[in-house]
Amino acid sequence: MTQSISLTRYLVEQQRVHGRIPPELRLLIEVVARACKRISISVNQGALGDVLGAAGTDNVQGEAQKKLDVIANEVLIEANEWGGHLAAMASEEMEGIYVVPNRYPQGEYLLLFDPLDGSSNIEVNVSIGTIFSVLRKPENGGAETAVEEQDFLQCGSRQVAAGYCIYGPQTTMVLTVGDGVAMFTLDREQGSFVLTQENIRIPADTKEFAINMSNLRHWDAPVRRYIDECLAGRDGPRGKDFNMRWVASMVADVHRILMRGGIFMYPWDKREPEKPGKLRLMYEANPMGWLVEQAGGAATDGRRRILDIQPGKLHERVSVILGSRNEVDRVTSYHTK
Ligand code: P6P
Repeated sequence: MTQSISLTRYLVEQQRVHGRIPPELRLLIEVVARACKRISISVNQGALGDVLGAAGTDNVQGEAQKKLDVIANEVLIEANEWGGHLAAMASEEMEGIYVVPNRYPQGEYLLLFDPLDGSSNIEVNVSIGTIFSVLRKPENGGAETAVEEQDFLQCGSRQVAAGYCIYGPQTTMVLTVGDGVAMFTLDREQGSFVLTQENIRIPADTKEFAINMSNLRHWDAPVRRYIDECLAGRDGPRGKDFNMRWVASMVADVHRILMRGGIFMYPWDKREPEKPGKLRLMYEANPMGWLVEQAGGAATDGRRRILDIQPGKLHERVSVILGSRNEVDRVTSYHTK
């Protein structure tokens, strides 16, 4: 029987053998994984626990928070604030950054997360997940300078770790530290994440697209052209039939693409023309974009590589097209013609 490799052992080898991650970053990832295990317990309680329904509050995006949004956010804050590996955190559920309190040691990393993505699926028992991204605190001013929101506004190409935990039929963590993409499945008997796949690769071609088709009349011409060609199937210019999936949970749609290929699109549309898109750059598009690139795929906003976009504000939104490289390149070419 092949010896199972735990997340801890995988990270120790990334640290010791490959010299890729310092001890503090290894500790950070392990703490996030432990927090995700705790979130998974609450998610799996469902109607048996006091975790369903609305929290009665709105988040900074003006969206009604679910109880599990608040619980997941609190679990991640409480798990990460005391360890000495972090300077501050930012969350989809909080307007400003959360600076580690003075009673705890300050670290050199910044952690960003969407604590529970896809929470509209909670009540209908469809997969949801936690998305996280790790940056280094800029050196400006030395270690003693207080961290500010501006310190978070770094391009996605400066991430040092990114991943998600999907709470589905299995609880699975997918992670990159810049050396490809690895997947860990939660062994509930041991209570630990076990390596179940590494060097995940996204096929360059696909026959599966993911988009919310109800927005069709609001899309810009290049997106409309691409989807029309997919719908035309083998009788159209693509010469092959396509299938469609839309879970309305980015974590679930991206996980499917990492497992079998596909293209995910949440493009700009004219419902809110002043906004570049619905999804958030810092804690959704950047971590997912890096994971997809590390697996051989591509991620753009239709014109620019997602990871090259310089954020202007913490909760900046962006148009997202990611997945099988040849399909993303095709959509991008339609935008730039
Ligand atoms: P729509 C979930 O609310 C989310 O942020 C992503 O996880 C998901 O891909 C998208 O929004 C779904 O949006 O408009 O289809 O409900």
